[in-house]
Amino acid sequence: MFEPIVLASNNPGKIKEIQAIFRRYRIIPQSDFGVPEVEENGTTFAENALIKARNAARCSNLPAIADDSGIEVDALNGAPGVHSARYAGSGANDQQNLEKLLDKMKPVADGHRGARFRCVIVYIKHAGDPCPLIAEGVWEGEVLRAPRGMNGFGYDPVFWVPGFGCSSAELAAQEKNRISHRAIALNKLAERLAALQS
Ligand code: ITT
Repeated sequence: MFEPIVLASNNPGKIKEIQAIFRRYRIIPQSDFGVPEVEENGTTFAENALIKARNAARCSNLPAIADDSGIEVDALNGAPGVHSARYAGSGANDQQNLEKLLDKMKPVADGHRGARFRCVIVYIKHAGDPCPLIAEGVWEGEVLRAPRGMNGFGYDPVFWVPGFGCSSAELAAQEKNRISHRAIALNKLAERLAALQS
């Protein structure tokens, strides 16, 4: 039986996706341990994921995984990137962030609207683990001109998925969980964890 792992996230959309993809593990959200929020002041996805994982492991005394993720838009030189969750200001919600992105992208012509979701997942055995496992996933697409679809969270309604002819908020949860940046990163992490445990 796999050990329990605390999941260092307070984002309900992410928690759902990670639990669905990591079904073979006992993933416990950090809210069950009353883990306080920590400042995500890193400059890379990996730094922020590690900050969150160490905080959760310290407070729960369990191994931890954390995801840091965001959308990178070519026409905006990679913004909002690591600032995706607070693009429209600290405390901004998904709707406000998405509206700011649509606004910034208004003058950008079709054919120049490339973007990608990026996810970095970190696993540590304990808070002081000097050798974290790190896995990354990237999902290429484009920024739409208006939101479409009701599924997912965050920027999903404005992320066009080439090859599927829809936004990522129009994909069924199982489909998104098969092809997304988070799915790619989690599957890589699962392989590395399995190798450690065999
Ligand atoms: P935690 O730190 O508590 O996990 P958070 O929402 O603050 O939650 P991040 O700092 O990693 O998470 O910010 C990620 C933001 O990027 C998130 O708020 C979304 O707006 C966006 N994002 C990441 N993955 C996404 C996905 O699969 N679909 C849509 N938007 C996504």
